[in-house]
Amino acid sequence: MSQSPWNDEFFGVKVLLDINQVIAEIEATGTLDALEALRVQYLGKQGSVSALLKTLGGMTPEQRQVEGPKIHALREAVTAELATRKAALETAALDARLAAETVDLTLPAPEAPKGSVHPVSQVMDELAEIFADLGFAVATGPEIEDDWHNFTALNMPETHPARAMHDTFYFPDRNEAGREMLLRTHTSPVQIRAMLREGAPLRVIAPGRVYRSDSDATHTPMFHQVEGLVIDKGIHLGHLKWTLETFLKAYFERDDIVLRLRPSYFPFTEPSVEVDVGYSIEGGRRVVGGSGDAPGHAWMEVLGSGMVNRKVIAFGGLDPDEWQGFAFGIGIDRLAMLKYGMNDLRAFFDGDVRWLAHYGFAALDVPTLSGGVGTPA
Ligand code: 2U9
Repeated sequence: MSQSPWNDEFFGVKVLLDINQVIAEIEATGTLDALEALRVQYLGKQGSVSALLKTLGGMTPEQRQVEGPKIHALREAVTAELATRKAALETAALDARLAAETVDLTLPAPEAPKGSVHPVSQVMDELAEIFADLGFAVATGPEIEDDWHNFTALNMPETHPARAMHDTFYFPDRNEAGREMLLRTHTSPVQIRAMLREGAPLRVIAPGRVYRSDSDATHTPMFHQVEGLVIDKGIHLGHLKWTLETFLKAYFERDDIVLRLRPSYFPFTEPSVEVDVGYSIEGGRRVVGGSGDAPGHAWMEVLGSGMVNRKVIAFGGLDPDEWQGFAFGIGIDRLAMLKYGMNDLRAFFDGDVRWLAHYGFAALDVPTLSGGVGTPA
């Protein structure tokens, strides 16, 4: 392609194309951007080679036979030259990058991001550990319950006002047995199922999610409870008090926990007691320990409990003249807040990883009694 017939007016198109010049120009480009500009200049829609191609349309067949191969050869030569230069520029760019970038293989590898254990899960593990030491198994059950297991078997018949107090989320349809279906309002149905399934004697804790149609700064529609149930012969309030005291000492890792039992009412227990612990304020935080009557101290309610109502023992398929028991219920979220110092319940369920990074626990920091439950290493 040395000589060029297209340095002049050519079929109405002013062309200034010297193939050697074009090639020299392409070879001289120093950047991929400049090369792209040349490609557009020659081969683009408005490009000069494209303009030449268009002139073929205005030629006689004889002229086209002569000029056609030349114009196509020109286009191919320019295309090939652009490709060659592009490859050369890309190789040069890669070589420059390789020369500039170095990898120091002696540097420590970047740390992989680590998740953390949610405080609720951590406290559930701590509770399982503490109660396992006292001979309790962990029982679980469905979060979607029927009203018999959630209410009736717990001595809350259809008309019982406590049913209304529970602000229950109901499902629109009943189950095959015609029972109303709901999201469990407490974990108590788990213990009913455990009694029916396993009989007596029985020692279980039932930790898990529960639901109530309730939402403000201190109530979320879903929260966590742990309930405990002991069924055996000759069980009395003394067993209840010792068990709760032993549990709270282990959980708060303090020997000076003082309990105050106040009479109360729950349909499922008779008699019923509410349990307070003494605490003081240190550095703006509640610190559990000491008598609530001591100077600078006060009482705070932490859980509800009582001797299992005879009717509930019978609903669980056992003879209340033969078997007695005690039961208790605690809010896990509140228990976590008290021990680990969070002050807003809602943050527990926001799923904010920054909150978790602050309050979460290392995945391998499994609570053990010997290691001090919940004490990070
Ligand atoms: C069976 C028999 C008895 C469980 C009990 C409480 C008292 C109680 C509350 C504490 C704070 C719920 O999370 S909370 O809002 N619970 O006060 N729970 S006795 O009694 C039972 C359970 C199951 C078969």
